[in-house]
Amino acid sequence: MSATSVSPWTSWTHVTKLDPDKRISDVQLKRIVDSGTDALMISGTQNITDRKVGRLIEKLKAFDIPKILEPATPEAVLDDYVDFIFVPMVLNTSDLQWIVGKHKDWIQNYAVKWDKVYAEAYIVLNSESAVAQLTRASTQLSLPEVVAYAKYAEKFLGIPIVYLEYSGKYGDPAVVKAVGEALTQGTLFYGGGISTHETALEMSRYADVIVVGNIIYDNFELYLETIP
Ligand code: 1GP
Repeated sequence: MSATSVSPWTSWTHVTKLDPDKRISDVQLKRIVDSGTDALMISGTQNITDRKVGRLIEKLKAFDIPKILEPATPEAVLDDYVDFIFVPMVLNTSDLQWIVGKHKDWIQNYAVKWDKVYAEAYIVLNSESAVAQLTRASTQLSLPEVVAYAKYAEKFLGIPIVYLEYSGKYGDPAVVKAVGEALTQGTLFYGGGISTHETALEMSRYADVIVVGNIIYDNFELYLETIP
């Protein structure tokens, strides 16, 4: 897959999020790649080291499917053998390091492969998730506030991907629907708590792309049912 093709995620519907901190067998990886999921995202918040990220990327090398690295910190950016680097900016935090600080450090201190890099505007909505706690996100938002953040990402920042992140918890379909209706150009990713065919279907109605993570490790057969 060429990273130069224009915004291929606009035609995706399902992304599989792999956690470098968790074990997955080669047989399972092959089944994931053959399942019809559109891309693999290498991402995690807790205990992520460059070694673990490197080990997972190495395992994925053999598979012909779009691969995205979503780095948690600049140290864990290993850009060989991935097609895209999706860099989160957390909009609903007052801790600037998650909006500009780590990004500035990365650009300043590393050789960034710009042709692979795209920004994601994260709106973090599950207060109990590791990502919410790490980034000290203000998750208690009204629906108009969430919609305003999404429009801000699209209209002010021109960010191509808005990511509603409920990591570990099934979110509110009404919020996803409202954000989906508010965006005119950005692609809406939804992630969090998708663990059945029904929940996958419901969120797919409102988001352009659903992202499925934990259920891969909790119940692999149910994971397979989330694929359209
Ligand atoms: C996590 O949005 C993803 O970053 C997916 O969430 O692990 O709850 O499926 P789950």
